[in-house]
Amino acid sequence: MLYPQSNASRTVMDLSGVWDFRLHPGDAWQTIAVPASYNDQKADPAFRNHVGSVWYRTRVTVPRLWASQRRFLRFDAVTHTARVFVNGRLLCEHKGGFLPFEADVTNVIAPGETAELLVEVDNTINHRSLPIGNEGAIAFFGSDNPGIPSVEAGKRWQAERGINLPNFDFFNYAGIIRPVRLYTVPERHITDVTVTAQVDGRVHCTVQTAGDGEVHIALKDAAGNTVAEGTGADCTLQIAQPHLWEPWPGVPYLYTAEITFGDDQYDQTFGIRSVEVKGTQFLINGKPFHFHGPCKHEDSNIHGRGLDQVLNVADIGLFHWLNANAFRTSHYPYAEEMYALCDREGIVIIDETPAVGIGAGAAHNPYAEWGPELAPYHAQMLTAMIQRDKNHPCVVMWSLGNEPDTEHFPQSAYDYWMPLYRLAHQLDPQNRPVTLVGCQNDYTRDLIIPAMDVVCINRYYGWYNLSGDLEAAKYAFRMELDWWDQVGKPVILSEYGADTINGLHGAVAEMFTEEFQIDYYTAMHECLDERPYVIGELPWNYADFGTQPSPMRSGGNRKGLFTRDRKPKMAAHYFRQRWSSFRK
Ligand code: GCB
Repeated sequence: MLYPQSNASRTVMDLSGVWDFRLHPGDAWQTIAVPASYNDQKADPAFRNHVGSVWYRTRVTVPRLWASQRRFLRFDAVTHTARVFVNGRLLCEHKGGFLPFEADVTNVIAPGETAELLVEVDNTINHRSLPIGNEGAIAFFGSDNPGIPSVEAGKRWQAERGINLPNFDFFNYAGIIRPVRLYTVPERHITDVTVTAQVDGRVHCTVQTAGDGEVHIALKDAAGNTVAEGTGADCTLQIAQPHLWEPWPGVPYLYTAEITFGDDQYDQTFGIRSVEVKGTQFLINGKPFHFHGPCKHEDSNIHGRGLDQVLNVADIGLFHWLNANAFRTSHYPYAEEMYALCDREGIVIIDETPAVGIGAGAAHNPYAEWGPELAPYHAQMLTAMIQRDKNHPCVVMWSLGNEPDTEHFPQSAYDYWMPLYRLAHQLDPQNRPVTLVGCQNDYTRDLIIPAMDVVCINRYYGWYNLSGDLEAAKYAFRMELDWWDQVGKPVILSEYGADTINGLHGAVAEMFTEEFQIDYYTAMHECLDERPYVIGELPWNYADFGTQPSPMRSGGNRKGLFTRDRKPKMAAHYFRQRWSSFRK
């Protein structure tokens, strides 16, 4: 789905602003800002902890000037399920909180008309949604013992109260979290663009259209000069002496394919770069690439998971400050603006589906139980993500999901994930490498993680395992790394970290102190640095972030290198120093 564009042929009306909002059908309307999560916009536990539907309302006028154009209403992300009504009539429905959807409203709202837009947003998560939720669960982390003699009775009681706990470690922020826009296109228009570019300067463009006509493509360099031109909806053009898109600190050079079709025009940015896994190396433009940068969340004070461009620019600025070059969109596809920013800033992205919490720690076989319903939906989310992000040069790998249980029923896990792996390869016009992020488990039993193009492992030796004993942590971690060495694939440590309370210190480093966070990372790096097949380190996490309350969490997850308001902890300075020597 194309990102909306304002140009000589198209117009965009951004519906961001203060909308009407209510938690229950009979309530009085209140104010709420869009886009943002609703949870923290009022100091009210009813907002923070709401489970189920809420209602958003605004009014929208279609300008008469738009009479000759087709008009679409696009939602970039509504967490997690949306039903959109125009003047009381259902327009469209969508399930999947981190990917866009749109509907043609040309014949629904007339030019000059003011219509009421009502959006019912449901944040319910369960074993059929992504991410996964535990409806009626008793406790998040820690004990599943509510102190009620019958655990089953406790669960029933929680279910009746509408308790819905995430099976993942981030707050279930909800609402209209990304922009809502009305946009126009000419009657005959461009519906999709796919660009693939080779480092020798060959650029292949495929353009899909609504209506017949001739497609013209002009490739422009960064200065706006035309460097190649051609005609046809499926054509290959040649750029002489191409500038490559290089990850930071190289130049992330961008070209634009200016596509015209009748009265329509669409400008598709692209970069020329290659991505390839060869032996135990990950090559970008034929050169070994080392991934280093903390995993992120879309998370901030008040906004929750709402798009905040100031924050995004500041965050990527801090990535440069850290000498970082990459991150993983843990644990869902991020706002499209972030990818556009990373294209420009040269920050490499591992793009992850919202498949988090599938059977993590489950003692039963989750795939057999949930697979039949979940797998097609998962495939749909993967498809929508690749379709949305396929043209971004910053995206160099797809992640099918985070930390499923791949240990207890390894064959069943293989059967669930392998078709998704194949699908990703089949769908991606650039055929990027595909991975699945594995959790700390008995890796010797795992069948699916070793089958990925790159082995991504989240490990917490010294924190959740062998807690506080860094010598033991190194022993166990080295033992595991030796095992992966035999597999012969590139390995990325895709999460590792220690909760750290900023300002808590100790001359003797103990868990939770800023000193321990550095000692922990130093110990892990001793193990990584001696192994050339380890091609990446993605500390957990860039910044402290909001979670469900739990005895394991103090004001959220505190593993950030930065505080939630982006102040560096000592470890941020440590990484800045370490990664400065990785600059090439
Ligand atoms: C993990 C998860 C991540 C958690 C992290 C932690 O393995 O992938 O979502 O936040 O551990 O801090 O426990």
